[in-house]
Amino acid sequence: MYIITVQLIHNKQGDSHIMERTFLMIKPDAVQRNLVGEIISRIERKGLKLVGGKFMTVPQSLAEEHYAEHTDKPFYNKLIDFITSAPVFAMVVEGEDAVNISRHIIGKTNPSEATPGTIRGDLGLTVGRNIIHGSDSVESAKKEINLWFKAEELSDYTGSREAWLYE
Ligand code: IDP
Ligand code: MG
Repeated sequence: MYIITVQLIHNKQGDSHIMERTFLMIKPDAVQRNLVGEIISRIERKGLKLVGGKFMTVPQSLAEEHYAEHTDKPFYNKLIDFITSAPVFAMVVEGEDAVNISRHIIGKTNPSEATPGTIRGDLGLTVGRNIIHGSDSVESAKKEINLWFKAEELSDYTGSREAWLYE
């Protein structure tokens, strides 16, 4: 079964908004530096809702499929070695404009260019150890969620504070 990652939501006033899901992965460097709680806390505080999460060591084949677009890059082999070297925490989060918002709170790819206040800007130093992955478009989110998670590993639920997050 293919997981649906974008949904049109209607509220009681008849307004509608688009609810998205995106894929985030706390990388091995952040797990080793005991930053998992800090990072999840930033994501939750923003208002994004956790709908799935798992702590895992990434198999070679999954790493290769996930980073397939980078096969020809000079850093590709080191990237695959790094991602498979120690456990990661993979997540799916949900919210209005979740793909864009999570890329914003993550910050630029190179922590040396990432704005302070972003996850990479506050917690990382170098591009090869940049703390977290986040899907870069709704299309990639759909692909990555389906690659990393089975439908039964994700939860559909209404957060008790949603009326205070959305009009
Ligand atoms: P993103 O993670 O911000 O989407 P991408 O360009 O998709 O960035 O690159 C994927 C990952 O590859 C980065 O998060 C980083 O870990 C690694 N990477 C990207 N560019 C470089 C580089 O120039 N040197 C080393 N690693 C890189
Ligand atoms: Mg990317």
